[in-house]
Amino acid sequence: MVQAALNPHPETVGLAPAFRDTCLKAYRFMLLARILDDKLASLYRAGKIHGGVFLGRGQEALSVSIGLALRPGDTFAPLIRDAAGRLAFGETVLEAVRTYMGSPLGPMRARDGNVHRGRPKDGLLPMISHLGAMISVVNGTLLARRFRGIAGTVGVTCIGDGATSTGAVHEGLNQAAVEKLPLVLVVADNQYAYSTPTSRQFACESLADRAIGYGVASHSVDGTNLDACLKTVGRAVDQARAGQGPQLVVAKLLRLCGHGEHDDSSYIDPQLKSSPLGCDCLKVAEENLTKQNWLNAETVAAWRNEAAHKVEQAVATAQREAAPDPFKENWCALSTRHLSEGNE
Ligand SMILES: Cc1ncc(C[n+]2csc(CCOP(=O)(O)OP(=O)(O)O)c2C)c(N)n1
Ligand SMILES: [Mg+2]
Repeated sequence: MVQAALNPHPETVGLAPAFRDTCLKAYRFMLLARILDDKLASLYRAGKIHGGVFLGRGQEALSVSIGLALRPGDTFAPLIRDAAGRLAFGETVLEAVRTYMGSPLGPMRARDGNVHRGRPKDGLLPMISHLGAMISVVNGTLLARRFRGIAGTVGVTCIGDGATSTGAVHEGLNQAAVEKLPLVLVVADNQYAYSTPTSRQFACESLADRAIGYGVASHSVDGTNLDACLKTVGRAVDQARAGQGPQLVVAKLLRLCGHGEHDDSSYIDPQLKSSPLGCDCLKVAEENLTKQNWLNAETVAAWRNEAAHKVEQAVATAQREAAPDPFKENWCALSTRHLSEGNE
């Protein structure tokens, strides 16, 4: 693991200052996402969170690259491992914590928990399911924009290796290809779908090979390497924005946690954990950035403290907020136009 971290990706050599700033910004969001995830796991174990807790440990580099590639006016439909991407796209720590802790002041007004949260009026779609259901929803937003004459925006959603076996993914990607929609579909091939390994999931060499069958462009990337993720996802988003149709990004990495916090992940092959795929992207990023003198231990410590403080503050705030009153509530989360689009 350390070995891979000491050998920076060739693309990290000789980067321009603007890219350095992007890398540091990305690292900071990754750190915040990791600290938020760790806190949610600890609250879950303490019985303070009802329902599931799902973490993105090991997937922050890929996820943050999506959030940073997007602009206001774009659509992002994150999945359960996208805390980093959500933060980079503008979701606050307090919104995440309020949703997990059931505060009526959260974006879903305590009607929906954990990962099923969003702000559609700002392009952040609340997740329906982890298994490809969001592709057709993103397609819908892109088609709606086309009908309204709005150009230059893109929509991104994510899926896992397991989701690629579903009909929803086939239908969604095929529709996007036929309609030439500016969709970027990011596949986090993290080697398992719950406990099912990829050898029981697909028989092609790489999921990127499927792109040709759909008539879409494809990009492969090492999901443990931040600068590679930033560049690859950034390129895919740029191409979709430039009118080159749907883009498929396939990142290889390893899920460094259970499916959810209820799962001890004891089935994960130890050989995979010690392989390059098992590198922790946060550590790799920290080591690479430090090696290039873009980051030092004091800054890491300061950013870590700041992130921990932000997360603790959000938890303290949400814990003080009253639970919803079942006698006064109308139980709509986002099912009215007013709530979902912010229109009167
Ligand atoms: C239709 C449907 N079947 C089953 C599930 C339960 N389920 C949720 S996530 C998941 C596995 C997803 O694996 P993968 O796509 O590889 O994503 P990862 O969890 O690895 O990020 C399953 C079986 C579901 N949400 N919806
Ligand atoms: Mg998976």
